[in-house]
Amino acid sequence: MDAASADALLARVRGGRTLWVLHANADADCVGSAAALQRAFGGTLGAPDGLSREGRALAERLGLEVDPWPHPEAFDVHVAVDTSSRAQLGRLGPLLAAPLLVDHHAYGDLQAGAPAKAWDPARASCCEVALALLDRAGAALHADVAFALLVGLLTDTARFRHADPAALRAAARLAEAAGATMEDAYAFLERVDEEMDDLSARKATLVAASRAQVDQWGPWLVATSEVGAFDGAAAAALVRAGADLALVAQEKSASARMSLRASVRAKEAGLHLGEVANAAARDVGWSGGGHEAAAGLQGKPPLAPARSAVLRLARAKLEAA
Ligand SMILES: [Mn+2]
Repeated sequence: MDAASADALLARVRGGRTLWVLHANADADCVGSAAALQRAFGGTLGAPDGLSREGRALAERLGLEVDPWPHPEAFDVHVAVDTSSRAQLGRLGPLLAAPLLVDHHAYGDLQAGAPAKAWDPARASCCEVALALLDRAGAALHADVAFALLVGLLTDTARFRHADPAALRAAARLAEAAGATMEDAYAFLERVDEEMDDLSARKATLVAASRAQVDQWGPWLVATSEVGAFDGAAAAALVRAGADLALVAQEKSASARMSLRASVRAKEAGLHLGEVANAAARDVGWSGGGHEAAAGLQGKPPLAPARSAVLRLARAKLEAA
């Protein structure tokens, strides 16, 4: 982070009415950062193109007021948060001449024109940049804001997968300041995930699991099942539940389809489901394809020959691994 530019930004937000602009479909990293900045420096939060579910849940938890129709002319300073490109500013994009930035994205079209910025592309989350800015300003870190920053850091690091030691240190500090456990932060995100899941998709997943036939090929577990809908979600859930390969089919009177999912282990052993789906479909006059760990095929009933072809090809591949 360029210290002089960050200080210039601090001077601007302290000296005028500030509009903190959230990017379209603002996520937890954006909302957490903006919440911390607003608490420390005042101003208004504007989200011209809405919040994501995680972003909204965080805003509700903190009791944030977010203006969906902000009027930029009512403010002296515009700061884009967690946003690197004008397109991400949605409706406000064309109306903001040269917004200041608090961001961590490496590439974008807003950086060059920003009169001042707190910008650190080495940080995996914008929440770390916001925290550094609060530190620089000597601003207090309130418990609810610390929790929001922690949640934003967690989501943008893919729950610590992309966290470097600096991010882990920041997380430790935030957890302490929030008076929260990591369990609290994960539980918050899991609740949002649960609410996101469609009831019928969850039902299809449970039905697929209860009907599944489980086979073992040496070290590999293979689950085969059938549902009336949501075959893709159900196959993915069977892999999460422990299958190395899941085939979930859906058969109607005029058409049938099958979703295939593989575990990371099976993929690393060389199984390519897109290839398998494509070859199996060709064998039985269906069409099919996809990626290494997720693929599908569809065609006219009956289903059984297609399923046998998939199982034969996948088995040959896994047994050769
Ligand atoms: Mn971000």
